[in-house]
Amino acid sequence: MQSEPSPKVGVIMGSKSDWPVMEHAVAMLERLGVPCETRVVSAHRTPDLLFDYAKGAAERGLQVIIAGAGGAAHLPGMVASQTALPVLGVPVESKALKGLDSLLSIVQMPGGIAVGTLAIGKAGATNAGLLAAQVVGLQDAEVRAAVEAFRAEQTRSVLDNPDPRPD
Ligand code: RP5
Repeated sequence: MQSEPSPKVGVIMGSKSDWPVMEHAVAMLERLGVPCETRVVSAHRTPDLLFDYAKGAAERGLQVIIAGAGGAAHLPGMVASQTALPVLGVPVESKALKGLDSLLSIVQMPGGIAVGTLAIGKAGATNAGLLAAQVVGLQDAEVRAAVEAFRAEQTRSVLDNPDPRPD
């Protein structure tokens, strides 16, 4: 029996309620053949787990961490404070402020601790998966080829369907 490849990207989120957004990051990683792991890690509800996860991530072989959170979205920044791995932050749409709160919480990092912040919601999660694959692809030719094929297919599909009216 073949064993599962070890995860190269960690996809974490502050709550189970973030999954409908964050699953788009996982879908992109799976499409591009990047092994990933998923886990709920809350900056506020499980701070000790956050520290353990971030501190151990590089040693476990992760190359990138994608962290999604909504509202007072401190997860990406706090993870970034505990690891030198690249951290991509996905602002999850909040009920009260539609994710503007999440975006500002994630993007306004102090100089010296970096979080690569993506767009609010599904597009941000999708692009976090894509960007993480691009980082992994720097050292993995198969993943790089998968990213290039995805981009070429996307371009072809737009060019093949120039009529904006519905079918
Ligand atoms: C954040 O609070 C989570 O990332 C989530 O987006 C938001 C609401 O969490 P729940 O109350 O739905 O668990 O920590």
